[in-house]
Amino acid sequence: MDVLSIGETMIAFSPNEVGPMRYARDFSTHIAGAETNTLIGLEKLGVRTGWISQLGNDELGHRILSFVRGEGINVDSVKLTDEARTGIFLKEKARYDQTHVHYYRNDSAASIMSKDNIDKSYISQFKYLYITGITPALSENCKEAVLYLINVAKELGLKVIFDPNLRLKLWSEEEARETLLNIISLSDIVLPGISEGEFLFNEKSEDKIAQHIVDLGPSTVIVKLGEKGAYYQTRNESGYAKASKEIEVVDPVGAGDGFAAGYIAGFINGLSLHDAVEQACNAGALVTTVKGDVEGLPSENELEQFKNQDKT
Ligand code: CKP
Ligand code: MG
Repeated sequence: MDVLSIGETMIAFSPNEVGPMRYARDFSTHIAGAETNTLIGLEKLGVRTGWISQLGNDELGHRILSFVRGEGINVDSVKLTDEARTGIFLKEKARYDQTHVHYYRNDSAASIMSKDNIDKSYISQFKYLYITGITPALSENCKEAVLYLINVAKELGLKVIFDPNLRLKLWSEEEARETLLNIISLSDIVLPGISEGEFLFNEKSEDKIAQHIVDLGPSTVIVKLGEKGAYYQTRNESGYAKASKEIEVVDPVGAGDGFAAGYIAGFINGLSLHDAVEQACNAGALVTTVKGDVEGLPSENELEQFKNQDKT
């Protein structure tokens, strides 16, 4: 198998109407969590993946487990527990195209994971470890588990890919900055958004942010610039890439995870850095054209069509 990740996946409840959620009557439910969003995106692009997690042994936990398994992800390291419930979140669509996320995930089944959830022989089956900054923010024991997993993975020769995914609703600025910088220094490839780079290094420009990250050790940095595309930098190369076409955003949540899937799949399949970053921008853009965090993740054919549309 290629890519392993660890994280929390929840049921997202989205009101069917725009406006303050106190008036919402009807909700749709979706499955969402940054790490499985990316793993599902990778599976759609032919990359084999596995997920370490913990779900409540409850109706929502069973729904998530079947869904993730159904998308092709290996779930041998996913536990169901009676000790805690599956986390949920509400995705409120406010006026003026604003999306607000409200978490109900304190003490959830995933947030009580620990080093005991990590099995060395399982990790040794993979080549890459994909981490986001959400998992260490869930609890002190999750932070320990993530750092332990990264160290074991590195010992076993896996490359570490990191998306800082800053979530200040989950931890303090100080703790976030310290932990994210530490994980960056242990990673090979880092995929920050421009505002995350600004938060971490107090710099506004993408090239300075990328240089700070390269100075901490990683060999490749890709800074996401939203609709402007992305800036990439390695020790010998730098440049910009953007989506092949402008799109109309229906639901912005999950774009970064689609971006990660597009890039990692491109990198594993031997695309040049520029082409892998362009594929990342296209995958991220396509995610936002559909309601839900995973429903818009593209297949290889969909990526191909999207890329070539602007040339005709
Ligand atoms: O940075 P993104 O919009 O790509 O991340 C979205 C995901 O895991 C979403 O699915 C949600 O469940 C979360 O990030 C989160 O915990 O905030
Ligand atoms: Mg993100």
